[in-house]
Amino acid sequence: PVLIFATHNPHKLQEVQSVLPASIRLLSLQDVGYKENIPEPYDTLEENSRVKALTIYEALQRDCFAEDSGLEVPALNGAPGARSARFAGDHASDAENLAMLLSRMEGISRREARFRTVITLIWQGKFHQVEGICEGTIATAPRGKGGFGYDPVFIPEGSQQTFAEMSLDEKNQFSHRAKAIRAFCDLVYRLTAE
Ligand code: ITT
Ligand code: NA
Repeated sequence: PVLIFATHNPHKLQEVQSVLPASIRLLSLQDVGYKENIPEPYDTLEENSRVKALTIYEALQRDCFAEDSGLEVPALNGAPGARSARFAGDHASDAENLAMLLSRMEGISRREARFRTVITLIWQGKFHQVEGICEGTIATAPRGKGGFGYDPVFIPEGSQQTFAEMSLDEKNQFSHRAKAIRAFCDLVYRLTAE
């Protein structure tokens, strides 16, 4: 199958490509010439993921999927969650969002957190969702240069390293996105076998 991945984030595209088998062909928004912004106006990953896929489906009428990801910190009542990309303001950079997280976590000893990815596939006009979760903790200072977003402060359960200290293959052994993509592959195989 050929699927359009509704994202403007090049890191996500690279991570998804690194997990998907060659039998599932991806087209990026760049490949299909779609340049507009994709709104994500809701408070949940489920709704934002759905509306991102729907936006591309309505524009192009082709099989497509989107993902919405967020970092959920219980000590911050689940923030930044669906606002992870805008934690420090509407056009905040990854560095500004990360600095905001560390400042909100200052003096807080309860540092557990989880990353969650929700993927919405629109296949032959029907909606399907899968998710992936990675439990971990928030470091007190950033470490490492790899990855993107909050990777320099997120330490997944089962490792001592932050995501930013890992290679992409190492991050894929733990990450929310890799787990979601594996569930997504199973879903796509099931649908194409029908
Ligand atoms: P889209 O075009 O797909 O919407 P985006 O960057 O706006 O790309 P989201 O709306 O899903 O993506 O925002 C998620 C934010 O959460 C993202 O900007 C990162 O700061 C953070 N994030 C998501 N996945 C991450 C990961 O694997 N590692 C670190 N931070 C991550
Ligand atoms: Na976004």
